[in-house]
Amino acid sequence: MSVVRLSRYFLPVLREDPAEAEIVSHRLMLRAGLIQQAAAGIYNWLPLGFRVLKKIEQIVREEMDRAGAIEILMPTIQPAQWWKESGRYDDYGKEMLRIRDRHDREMLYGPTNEENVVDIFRRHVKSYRQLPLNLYHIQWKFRDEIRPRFGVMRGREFLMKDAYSFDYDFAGAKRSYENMFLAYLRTFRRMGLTAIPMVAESGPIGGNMSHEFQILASTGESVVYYDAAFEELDLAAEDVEVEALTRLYAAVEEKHDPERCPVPAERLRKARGIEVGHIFYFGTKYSAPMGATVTGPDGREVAVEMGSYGIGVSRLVGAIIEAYHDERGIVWPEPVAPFRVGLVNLRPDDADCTAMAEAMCTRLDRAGVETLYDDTQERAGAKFATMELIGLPWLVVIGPRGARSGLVELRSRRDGTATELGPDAVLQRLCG
Ligand code: 5CA
Repeated sequence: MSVVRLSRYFLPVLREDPAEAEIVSHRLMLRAGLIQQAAAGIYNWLPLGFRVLKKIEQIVREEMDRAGAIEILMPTIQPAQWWKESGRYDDYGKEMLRIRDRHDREMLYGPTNEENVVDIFRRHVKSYRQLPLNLYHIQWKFRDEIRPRFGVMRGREFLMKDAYSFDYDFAGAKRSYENMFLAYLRTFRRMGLTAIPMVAESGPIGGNMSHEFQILASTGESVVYYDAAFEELDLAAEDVEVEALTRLYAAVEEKHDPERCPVPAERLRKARGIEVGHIFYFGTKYSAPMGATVTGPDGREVAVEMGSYGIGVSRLVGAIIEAYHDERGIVWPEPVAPFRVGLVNLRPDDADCTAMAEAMCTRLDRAGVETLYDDTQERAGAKFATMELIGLPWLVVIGPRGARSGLVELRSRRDGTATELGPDAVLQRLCG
């Protein structure tokens, strides 16, 4: 079923601004009934928010699959043993949630899965012929952040896509890294976002080659400088020169040096950004201590070369709202919108209006257009306020005058333009 009736739905919108929300996406996510806090940095995903989360997850999945990565699902709870082998158990500190089971065995709620995936690999892969390999999953993580804040943007429990590449040598690892680099640009582009990859520190993941992907939003946390070329990339081509892309200039403010910047002033852009992805090459940092080796063509055993590639799936819900909202609410880009159309029946007590709305529902449903049908008895003003708050890309408005002349109003949330059209023309606009 593509059509959902608001009278039978669960959409707990708030009329007042929640006091705890410091930034616009957090405020709008609470007000539009996308999430509800369970504990500090831990959230319930309510129906509308869950739909968006699944849309984002699916785009990430499709682009990972297209890049040749293979989906698996690793657990949220891991044995501490793996982390002792890699040497990270003590280093990770208080951010790691440590648990003991009933047999007093040390476990932990995974903040990331390098050790876990190395354990899968080392038990099965023995030869360079089985490489390259890239395994990914989309799974909840837990990091006991000191100051969880900004809603889902810095949570303690959050959904991440993490991919792990395995190669025989550095040349292969570099190809795998570049392959993910391009997949990331494509993934964010599909969500309507411009992502700028910056050379980054690798932090607790370790390693010596790393990029952080920041999407542009005027409310972003960090200031970034970048080459305007990023805005014009042709990512659809089969033969994108990824290596050249990894060398395009981009830097966070702290690292930007106007004296030594290679980009001419007219091509240099300054904006604010939010980190939504982070990729790392770290060679044999985990494979060597954990004994993940393969036999090469010369018969010698070598530790496998690795990289890891994260995307903040739940953070993206907030980040997209930071990039797309106005004073009335969220303005979803179509590919991630919870519904494409909001169908507003202004007078459910008017037989003509309701007959026309029901006919419209049937047609939208048959055409597979995801629609939220407001069939409630609310006042027109309240209906519009809710629709604008939840930010569906299209509104189809049915009122008594139009119902008699066979016309509805089609409104775009993004630019506010409204046109009177017959139902055929509406379907054509939405599906044609
Ligand atoms: N193992 C590597 C890559 S798989 C890793 O964990 N990288 S990370 O630490 O940079 O996290 C990857 C992405 O997860 C980040 O770019 C960010 O978008 C998201 N993320 C990290 N911490 C949080 C958090 N506390 N809340 C929400 N999203 C987060």
